[in-house]
Amino acid sequence: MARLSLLFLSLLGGAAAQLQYTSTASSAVAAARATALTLSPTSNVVGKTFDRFVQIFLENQDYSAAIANSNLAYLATQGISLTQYYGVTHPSQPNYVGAAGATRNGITTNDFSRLATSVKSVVDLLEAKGISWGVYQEDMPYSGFEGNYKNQATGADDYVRKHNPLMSYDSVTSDVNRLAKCKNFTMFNRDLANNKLPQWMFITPNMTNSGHDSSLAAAATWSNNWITPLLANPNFNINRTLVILTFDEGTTTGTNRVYAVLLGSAIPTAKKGTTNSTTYNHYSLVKTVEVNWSLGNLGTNDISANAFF
Ligand SMILES: *[C@@H]1O[C@H](CO)[C@@H](O)[C@H](O)[C@H]1NC(C)=O
Ligand SMILES: *[C@@H]1O[C@H](CO)[C@@H](O)[C@H](O)[C@H]1NC(C)=O
Ligand SMILES: *[C@@H]1O[C@H](CO)[C@@H](O)[C@H](O)[C@H]1NC(C)=O
Ligand SMILES: *[C@H]1O[C@@H](CO)[C@H](O)[C@@H](O)[C@@H]1NC(C)=O
Ligand SMILES: CC(=O)N[C@H]1CO[C@H](CO)[C@@H](O)[C@@H]1O
Repeated sequence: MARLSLLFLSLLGGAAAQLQYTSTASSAVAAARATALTLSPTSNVVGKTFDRFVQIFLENQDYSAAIANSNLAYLATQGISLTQYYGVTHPSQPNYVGAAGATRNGITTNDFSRLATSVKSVVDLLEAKGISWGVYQEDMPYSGFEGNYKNQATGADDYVRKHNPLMSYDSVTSDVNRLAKCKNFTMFNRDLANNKLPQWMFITPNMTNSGHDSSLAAAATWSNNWITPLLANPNFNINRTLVILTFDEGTTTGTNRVYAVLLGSAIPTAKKGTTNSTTYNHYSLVKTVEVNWSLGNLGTNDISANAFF
């Protein structure tokens, strides 16, 4: 009996942990901001082709429109342009979930979704090899927040859970040490300044800067203004850093072919400004890190996906 109620209590505790940080009431946000765990572990596991991997996702543009934009065309000259890169589905959320698990895991909508604790993601593979990781989401109110957050002054959608690749995984949200690595841009700037950025990063700008609620021009301007100084910053673009800037999906009328450019110090000078027409998609993100660090696989679409190198 005692054992049964203990079990019941620990199950309840698990379920609560997975939703503990969803309230958007200002008092709850202030309390969690003051107490939520934030972690910035680092590591230096040497990979085959790169030692740091940074993924940056923008929102909802076809390849043809994006490559015609002067800021995105400029960034393409600074790296390798992947001219046959595809989103995996519509709408947004399963593209992000797929970037972390190499499968949509049955998610077909932007609705609040939860995947069973047994569902693995790339984080399980990275941790098994001691490779540090972190997710940086602009305007998330504090590390580990699990809900959606509006701009407190204007009421506009700002940070959204559907654009966070890991929040749907209970294997992340049930673990406070993992939640503590899902951070905002305040923490990105702090980790950058302290030279505490991890080896694997996933970065989502807010609903304005991603282009979701603004325009391609706004997202492209943000991208160039944000990424170009980072490429000149030794705390970011350390030896053999690989950055991919891409879009979660194209417009629903297109083929889901999206802009994707590889940047950073991992790109040999001779390859800058070149194109590569191998077929890739978001499952290639997981495959590429698996190949680079000999991580094994998740047994999902990572098996058949092409790696970037
Ligand atoms: C970002 O997260 C940190 C850590 O939880 C928190 O202290 C800070 O207030 C947050 N920044 C913003 C702008 O919400
Ligand atoms: C997104 O961030 C920018 C600053 O980078 C800010 O100007 C803008 O208001 C933010 N968007 C929302 C919806 O709060
Ligand atoms: C940078 O990477 C190259 C191999 O790509 C290696 O030879 C060199 O030692 C590295 N330098 C540092 C400072 O890690
Ligand atoms: C893209 O092209 C294929 C086929 O030639 C190569 O095998 C890859 O190494 C190459 N990848 C990059 C990033 O250029
Ligand atoms: C070829 C190569 O550099 N392989 C390395 C990839 O990453 C693992 C860590 O998981 C190293 O042990 C390998 O040496």
